[in-house]
Amino acid sequence: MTLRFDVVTLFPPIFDGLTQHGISGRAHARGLWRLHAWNPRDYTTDAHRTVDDRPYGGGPGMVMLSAPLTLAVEHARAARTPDDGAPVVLLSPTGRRFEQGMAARLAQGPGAIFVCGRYEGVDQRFIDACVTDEWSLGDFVLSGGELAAAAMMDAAVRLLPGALNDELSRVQDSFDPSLSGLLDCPHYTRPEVYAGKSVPAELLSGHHARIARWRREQSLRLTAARRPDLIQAARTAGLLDAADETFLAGL
Ligand code: 4GY
Repeated sequence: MTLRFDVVTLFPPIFDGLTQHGISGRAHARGLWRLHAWNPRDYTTDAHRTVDDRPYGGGPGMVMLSAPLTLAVEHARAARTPDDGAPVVLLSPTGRRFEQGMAARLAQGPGAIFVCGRYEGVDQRFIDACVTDEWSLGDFVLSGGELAAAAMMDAAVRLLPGALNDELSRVQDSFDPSLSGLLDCPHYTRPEVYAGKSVPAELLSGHHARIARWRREQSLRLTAARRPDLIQAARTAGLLDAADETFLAGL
């Protein structure tokens, strides 16, 4: 089953980067996923193809009209496998914070219909009638939902079997930083000395266990310093062993 994304957007070309470049572009060329854009402007009926209007109650900016958004979602829904259960997801800072587990579930399911708002927002009656989920990329305000939707699709698509060239980098779960619950360790490549700084000796040692322990400790050190909340979460999830706890106690 091919993962399918439908995106309701006033600016379909924003998604060309995702389908044409990098890991997501190659996965798209391999037929692992599909993206269809639906422009609400194509579902207007007036001569000016109006997609927005002034907010009731006053205030700055414009609000996206319900009708063109509803028609765009209905056309997207009709183009999909009937009753495939795909959520209709509005991208908004008021939504549920997107995280890796949601990307993994997205990659394993039928996909989604993403609705990208612009201007000050979208009419609440469209949200109440058509939207099943609201997701947020983070606590900041974008000028539209497109870049949030693109980031979420990228996070899902790179998890599809066959999307990464080096599948071995994902084979051993314990070495996948996204599954360890910790921040990734630092990485180094050639030359061995750059700007007077050498690659850490552990990585040059050739001792597999020593390299793995160094990387683990770097991840623990960085996570404890920058994201202590993730240390506690990893502990609760049973992802830290006795050696990890001993190392953390010595920091
Ligand atoms: N942050 N996470 C975000 C956003 C902007 C609706 C028009 C975010 O997901 N989306 O900032 N979206 C939209 C919000 C009105 C601007």
